[in-house]
Amino acid sequence: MLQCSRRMLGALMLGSCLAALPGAVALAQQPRPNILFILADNLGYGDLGVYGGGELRGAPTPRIDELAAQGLRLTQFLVEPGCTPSRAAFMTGRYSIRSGLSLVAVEGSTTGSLPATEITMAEMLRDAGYATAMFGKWHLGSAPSAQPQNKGFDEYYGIPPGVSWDAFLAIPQGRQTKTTDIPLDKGPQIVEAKRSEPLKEVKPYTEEVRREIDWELVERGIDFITRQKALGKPFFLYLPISRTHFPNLPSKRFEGQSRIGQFGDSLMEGDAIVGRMLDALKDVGLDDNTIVVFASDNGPQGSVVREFGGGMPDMGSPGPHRGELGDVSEGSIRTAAMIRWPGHIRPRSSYTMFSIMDFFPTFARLAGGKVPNDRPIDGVDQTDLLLGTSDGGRRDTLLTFVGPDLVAARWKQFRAYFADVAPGRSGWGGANLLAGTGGSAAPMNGYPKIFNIESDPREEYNIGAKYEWVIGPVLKAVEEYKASLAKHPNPPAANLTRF
Ligand SMILES: [Ca+2]
Repeated sequence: MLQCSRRMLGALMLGSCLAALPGAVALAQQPRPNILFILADNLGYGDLGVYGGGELRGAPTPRIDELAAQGLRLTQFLVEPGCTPSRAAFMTGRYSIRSGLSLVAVEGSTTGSLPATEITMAEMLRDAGYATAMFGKWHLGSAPSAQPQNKGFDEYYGIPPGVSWDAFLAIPQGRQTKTTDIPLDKGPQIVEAKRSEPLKEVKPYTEEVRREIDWELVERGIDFITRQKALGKPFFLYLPISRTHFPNLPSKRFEGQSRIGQFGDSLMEGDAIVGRMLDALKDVGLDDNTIVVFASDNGPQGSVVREFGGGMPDMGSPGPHRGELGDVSEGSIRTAAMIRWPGHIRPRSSYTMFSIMDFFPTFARLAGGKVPNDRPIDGVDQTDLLLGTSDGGRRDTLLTFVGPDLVAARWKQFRAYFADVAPGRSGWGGANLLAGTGGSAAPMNGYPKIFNIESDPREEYNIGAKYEWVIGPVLKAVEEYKASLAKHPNPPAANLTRF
């Protein structure tokens, strides 16, 4: 590569340089890949069979396990600690705080919408000639300029763009508590829109719809890929499905299928939904040149939704780690992810750090799209990892924000905390203090806490005093981020607690 760099005298030479790499040769000979991205919701690192859950937890996941065996399974896939932050980071290739979305969006609050100035992955891929569709949950704000059909998607169908899967609960809860009585047609509505059109309401989003919604999304996805196949156009299909977001109400067909109540039923249903989509991809004849990603947006939702499970916890497992949606512990930000591309990605697992932001530059490279050069991009191009030309990966740091605060950072296997997000460290399960979105944070006593995730995955032993040399590289990552703010300041941060 060094020799190559010296010869990079112009675009032509750069082209011949890249062509010298085996992966680039393979890329040049192939039509551009389709991209099918299935994003699970609140699925923990320990929930799938291939990650040590599945059958072991009373809810087998054979179809997703099979997908993992056919592709690259990431064991350090890193996200942001909540639906909105992770999805903002995914769509923009940037930390969510750069778009003001570093808290889970709450309708009727000031948590905000994706700014019109942000460039989404869908816009990048559409500009590169891709057909784009999103069926499911957006959760990046309800402002018209932030809606999917105005941010790069040719087609959108799903729950309202500013809310999450539990939004239907407001009507029965309002009636139960005799506080509000909202008629169904004034509550959340299933919506759809084609590119640049105003949203059209389809039907009320009710409990019955919630149980079946993923099958609707998949059927629309199948229709979309079938049409693109006929047109011969590459596509980006983004399917942010509901499983396993609370309340995990399964369809009637999956009720009671698992041994752990509705969470397991929902997990098994999610597995079948993924299987249905993969079968369709094969039937249409597109599975060879389609990159399929299955990933989760954040760790399990934990203690705050335990009681929704009808006698069993309605929550997933962070595997060996501690943490849940909303806090910044490893279990909140490390989730499951796998990437399949037959003939290009050699089936294996990789311990390389890979952020959800890395998909933006990686897909741009594979699809011939442009990464914006007028703003900081926090994602890194991981094409070489995917194609097997390097197993080292290109990431060894990750920052984690909550609201306006930089709360923690990863550097290699170490995690540093700049605030104490679970005072008393009573931990996940059996806790006296709520964790996750119900948690609290206390200021530090002047020094960050440092944990070694590999030797101490539950983050119980602060080794900051013994490993103080770790603080240097951690702070270097922080300084680099801070330096980027001088030219590109963040918009006002999402905020629900400071007035
Ligand atoms: Ca989520």
